[in-house]
Amino acid sequence: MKNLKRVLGIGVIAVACCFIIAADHIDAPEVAGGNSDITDFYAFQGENTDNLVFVANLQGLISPANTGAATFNENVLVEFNIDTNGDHIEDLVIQAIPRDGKMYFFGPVAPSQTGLNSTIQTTATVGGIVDITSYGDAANIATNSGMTFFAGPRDDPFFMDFAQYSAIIAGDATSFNSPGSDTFAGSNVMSIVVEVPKAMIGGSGKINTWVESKTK
Ligand SMILES: [Ca+2]
Ligand SMILES: [Ca+2]
Repeated sequence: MKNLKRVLGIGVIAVACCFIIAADHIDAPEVAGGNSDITDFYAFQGENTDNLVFVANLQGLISPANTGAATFNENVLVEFNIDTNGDHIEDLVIQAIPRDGKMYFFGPVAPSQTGLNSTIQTTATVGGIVDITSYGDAANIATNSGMTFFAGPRDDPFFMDFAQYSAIIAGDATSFNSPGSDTFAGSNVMSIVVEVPKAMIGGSGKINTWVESKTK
């Protein structure tokens, strides 16, 4: 596990056209395995090309046996940050925090503070609420103001052949196999998804985006 922590702790970032992936399944000791531990962040254009989709996955490597008991932590805020003017400081945030079986979303809205601390923008005029989907149930989807929301367990979409990677690093292999063996196959994550009209985050041009989990 130590190697996996070191290797994936670096994070993997791939950018191809309008699609961004950042992966980090095993985090620093303070948060590893906890319910604020982010595994992946995805941002991509929606099937409706007027929209962007943001996905934050948390709590990696949940076994099927443990998924039913997995929950979002009511003291953990997940914040999608969006920089619209290229200075790498968030101009807009979309915040998600659970309460009593529902995920509450605030924004996109200008944050009242940037950086390491956040204030929940409970007075934001846009956002939404969705019932958190239980493991095995059909997905609850909520919509509001052109936005779409989901929160709940999902099959981890990230693919990594860690055994073959280790073999390559050890000099016992020279390349990955096709197909490889997905180290994360069969494991689940807790997923937060929001689809937003581009018009609500600047409309056109380039954005920088990242996600944070923050404990109260
Ligand atoms: Ca900015
Ligand atoms: Ca922030």
